[in-house]
Amino acid sequence: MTVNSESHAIESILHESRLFPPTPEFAAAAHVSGEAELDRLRAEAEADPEAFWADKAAHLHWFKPWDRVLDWNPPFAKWFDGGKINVSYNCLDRHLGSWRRNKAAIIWEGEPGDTRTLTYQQLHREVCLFANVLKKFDVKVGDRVAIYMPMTPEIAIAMLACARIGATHSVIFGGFSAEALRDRINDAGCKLVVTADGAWRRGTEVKLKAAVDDALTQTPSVTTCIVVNRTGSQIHMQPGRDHWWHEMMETVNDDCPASELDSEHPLFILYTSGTTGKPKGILHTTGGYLTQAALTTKWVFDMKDEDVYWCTADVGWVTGHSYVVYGPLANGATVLMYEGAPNFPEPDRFWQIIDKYKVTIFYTAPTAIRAFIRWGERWVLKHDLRSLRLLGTVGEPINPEAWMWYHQVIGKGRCPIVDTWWQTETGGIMISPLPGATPTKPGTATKPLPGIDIDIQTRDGRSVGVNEGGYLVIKRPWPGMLRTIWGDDERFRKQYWDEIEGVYFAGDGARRDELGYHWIMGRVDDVINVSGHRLGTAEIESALVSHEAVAEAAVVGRPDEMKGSAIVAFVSLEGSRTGNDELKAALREHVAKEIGALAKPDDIRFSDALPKTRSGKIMRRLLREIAASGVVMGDVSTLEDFSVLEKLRTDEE
Ligand code: 7RM
Repeated sequence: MTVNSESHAIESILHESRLFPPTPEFAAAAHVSGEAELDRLRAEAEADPEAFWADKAAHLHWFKPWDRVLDWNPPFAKWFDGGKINVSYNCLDRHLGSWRRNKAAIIWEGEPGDTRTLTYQQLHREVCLFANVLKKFDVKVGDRVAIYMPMTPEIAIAMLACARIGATHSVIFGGFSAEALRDRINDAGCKLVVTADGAWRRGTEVKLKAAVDDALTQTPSVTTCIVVNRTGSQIHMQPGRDHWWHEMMETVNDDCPASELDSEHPLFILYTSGTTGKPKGILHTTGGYLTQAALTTKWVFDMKDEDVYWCTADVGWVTGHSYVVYGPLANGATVLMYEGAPNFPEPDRFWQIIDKYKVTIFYTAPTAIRAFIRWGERWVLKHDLRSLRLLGTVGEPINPEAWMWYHQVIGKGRCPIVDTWWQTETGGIMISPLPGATPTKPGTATKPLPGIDIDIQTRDGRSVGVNEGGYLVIKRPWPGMLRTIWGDDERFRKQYWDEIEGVYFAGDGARRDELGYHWIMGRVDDVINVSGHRLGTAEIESALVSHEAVAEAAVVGRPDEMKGSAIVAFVSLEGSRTGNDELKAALREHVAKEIGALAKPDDIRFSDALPKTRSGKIMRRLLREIAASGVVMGDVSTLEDFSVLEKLRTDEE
């Protein structure tokens, strides 16, 4: 995308015309069937959004109905105020009165190959027990509980137990450092920490408890730490503070009725890295959040009782909250959960799991798909993937090349792909195809879901025209929206509501094509200003990746006296290829052909790996610093693999 500086409009250049309509068989069986029905739902929601959402909320169990659907005092929203509800009740108890009692809720596989299955009945019992453990340590309604755990069933049990008694959980990625953990615990003032001795990742132990011990030397609010025995390694247990999960579970009974909580009761805080150092604690509440998580799970993933659904996200990311735990369980679905890395012991682990458990719905990130492409098709071909019927992506724009590979090699051309745009802040999916209704196009998340009012605007709040780029905004409150930044209403207002008058500012650049499909062009913080034109990163990266030698690319700006910014591309190559000047020239020409001379990288650097967050997003901020000065000064607490930075630095020399 190019953003013209004067009008603040964004022009776009990439074109994609392949269209993939749902097959008649898929459409016929889908919850939302055909474009006409979807359009009708959109029109209905448009005509009376509150009635639309009230109807959807009514699918949940309420102890007491709400007084008002929406109380909107910008930028503060209350959804279903006056209503009493419990998320854990909706995810568990509600299924116990039907045959689903004995249905698998969670099918889990650990990285070493150990497995466990919990039916709804069994999961309910574990959650009740752990909720009673929390109560035993004096955790009360509104208290905050930090969860720093591996991807084992206990992480879901801990979250649901908090939800059951009205404690607000704050899940912190198992990959975060002791310092990151400490800052997040202190910001939320957590009383109790749930952790494990360790987690398995690529065959080695991530020592969680050691990091917790470090963090807890500087967290005055924490009185108790509960530890799951996962790896069995030697750890320090501090008397009086630390207790084993399995021992505590034996000291309580399994009777724990779900608390009747206000619809606006804080369900969880989830930290996302802001552009300036201090992480933002995104606050989500109860009734509205669950309404949107449950509805989008049903519609976007076309969730059926027979499905085995696998979202590969870590629960420490919002995708894990909404689409591993709350959305699927509220639908009574069977969720597959896997602890470890996709390439352990070999790069076919995911395909082996799909084959073994006959997974039907698979939801992953573009960064993972690009890694699978690099590892090679032969790993996929070793396994039978015929159980799959639907594929999804989330986290970043998916370049059309990766989309086509996903469609052909994983989906064998049979499975619709739902490219889902949303954010930690939105709580649930906002823009996405519905698989039985929307003809898809590689690279676009297509249209907003019914009830979601999205626009693309200039800085001064003018809607842009077809294929003109601008800022993605949300014009009406939605039930899953963040309620504030924990402890900082002012930052909440400034960050999201003061940028463009009267609307929520998502921080992404986007354009709408002639079909009304939305193309996300990357974060506006990453926009590069070249000779008065503002270029988004996504299209240049997508153009680079469409060259056969390129596996992945990240594009950043470097201050340049002449042009404002020079374009620097960090490129990792397909397995057998090596970088040289000839290839650099070829890539520059390729971008010029795909987009235009304006977008030609001034500098191309080859690198085996790019710095990413644990959820797979490229950290362009770090690359910008490397491109400008060769060193990284900013916050790196969310970086997945520190050795990547070292490598990038040495490549400089
Ligand atoms: C769910 C999640 C949010 C940011 C968002 C975008 C980017 C996410 C897509 C996407 C293009 C997508 N939450 N993003 N999904 N960009 N197409 N389908 O990722 O808070 O961690 O990130 O991720 O920039 O603003 S998040």
